[in-house]
Amino acid sequence: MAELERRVKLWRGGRLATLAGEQGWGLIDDGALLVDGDQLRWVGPSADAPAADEVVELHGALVTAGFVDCHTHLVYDGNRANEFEQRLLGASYADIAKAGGGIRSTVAATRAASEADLLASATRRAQALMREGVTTLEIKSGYGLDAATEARMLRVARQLQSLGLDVRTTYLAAHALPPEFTNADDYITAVCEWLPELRAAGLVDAVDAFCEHIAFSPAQTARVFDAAQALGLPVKLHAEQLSDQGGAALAAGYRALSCDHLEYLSPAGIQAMAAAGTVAVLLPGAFYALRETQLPPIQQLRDAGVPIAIATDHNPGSSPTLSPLLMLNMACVLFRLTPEEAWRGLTVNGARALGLRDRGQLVAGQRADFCVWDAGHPRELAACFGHNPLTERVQQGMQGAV
Ligand code: DI6
Ligand code: FE
Repeated sequence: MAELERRVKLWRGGRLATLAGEQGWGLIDDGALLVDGDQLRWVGPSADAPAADEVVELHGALVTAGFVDCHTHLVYDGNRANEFEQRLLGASYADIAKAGGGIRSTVAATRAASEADLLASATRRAQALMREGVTTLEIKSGYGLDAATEARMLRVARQLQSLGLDVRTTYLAAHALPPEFTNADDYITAVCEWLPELRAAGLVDAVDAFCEHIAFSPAQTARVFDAAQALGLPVKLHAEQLSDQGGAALAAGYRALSCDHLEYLSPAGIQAMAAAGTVAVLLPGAFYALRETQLPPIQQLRDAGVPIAIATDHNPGSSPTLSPLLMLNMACVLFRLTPEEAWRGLTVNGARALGLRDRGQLVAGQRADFCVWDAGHPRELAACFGHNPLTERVQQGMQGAV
């Protein structure tokens, strides 16, 4: 029965931006994709396409890999528009955090929310990302900061998988010091103690921390990474967002999948990331919303051969955006990435930042995660902002409503 249902589908007559190889758009004009189950079995010119059970005509539409949003804080309750007003009046993100707002205010709201409420609001946000072409989504915990609420956040994140999107979960209990702790070292001890059970419950794919003067020190971060390593979990780090703490070099020493933010990254940090193969995840939404003026060292990252990913960093404080398309544009305008670099950042390098090699390019053998756009070239999507020309979104071979 299963055999009968497994139909091979050919999408033909599209303009494919495959991003095959390390460089270039990999354009195939009048190209076709053969989808077998959840995989791309064949990609090439329509004229050479193999036979299929079903054929979809693309009429020249643009086809790209689906977006991989590799850094979000999507599960939470409450909102922080009041802090937006405070920042406009001159308060800094760090000032607000030190005064007990910021992450801590979202922690209070999230602890008070039921699992059903968290699922309902996170579902709406995930659907907004999907409507702009996201097919793989990373979601961090870190607004619970106690064992029960961290677990609740991660369970909710996992449940979003049923929407038709691949969800990867990251444990970020080392995000801020919760009010019931006065000593950060004691809290880190608890963070390390909660992890094995969450991992055993299948709720954790990676471990992250916020290494910053308003959060945790490199030594405390190292304790969290040791706990992750002991369980065989890969690590990532919010590093050098507001100041240079040497976090990137520390994380690279643990062969981190990624270091994220990086506005204050040092040359030593860049070299360590390059040597470890760690991806630099740049977050233009947070840079923009905090009116940051210090740019990440983009040319130096390029020169060192560090792969660059781009993500929304969706969260209620520093990056309340649900638009990967806007991030493509901002990566170009604010960070001067080329449109191709921005596209690679939200697809193949986003996947790499999650340790995934099976998606992000339109290449035979990869997952059949792709988008069809009413556009002629992917650079058009980076040049526009506030415009969404998505017409089809396919995840694991299945067309979903968008
Ligand atoms: N840096 C960020 O940009 C997010 N977390 C972090 O460590 C912001 C989280 C928040 O402000 O709620
Ligand atoms: Fe973040």
